[in-house]
Amino acid sequence: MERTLVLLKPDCVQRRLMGRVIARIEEKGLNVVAMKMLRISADLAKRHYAEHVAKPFYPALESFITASPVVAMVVEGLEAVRVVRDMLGATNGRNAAPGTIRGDFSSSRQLNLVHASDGADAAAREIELYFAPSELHDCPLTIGPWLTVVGE
Ligand code: FUP
Repeated sequence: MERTLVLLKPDCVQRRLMGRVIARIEEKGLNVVAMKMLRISADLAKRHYAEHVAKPFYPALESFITASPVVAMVVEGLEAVRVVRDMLGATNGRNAAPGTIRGDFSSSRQLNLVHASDGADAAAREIELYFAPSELHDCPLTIGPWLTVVGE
């Protein structure tokens, strides 16, 4: 089992698409094991996007991500990091394939609705930025053992 950080960005909340995105994650067979709504501070934005802070587009990105509340979630499942990234599609909504979340709902590079960790190390770092260990819940499903049989 793997865990990944998912953020429903300000545009997702403002456009009232939270439920549809969460439904897609659940329908795929992934578990939400932590969830909260929060307003990202400038400091948290800089820590979250540490690799982008020096880039020309960063000021606009910080201003967008801190402008209004987001929903942070920890999503769990087999190969959850890659599976959720595949569900999001390319960064720029105009390049994201139809059928992906960004491909279906976004026509923008910055307003691309959802963030998800891009690797195992990023997931561990980002989960720690948003959640205390006590806020992560074990929600084992009764079908769990059938999903982890050899070959899954
Ligand atoms: P992603 O991993 O798909 O979320 O995308 P990146 O880590 O490359 O970029 C982080 C965020 O910065 C993206 F959600 C969109 C934004 N961005 C811009 O606004 N302009 C750019 O030129 C590149 C990225």
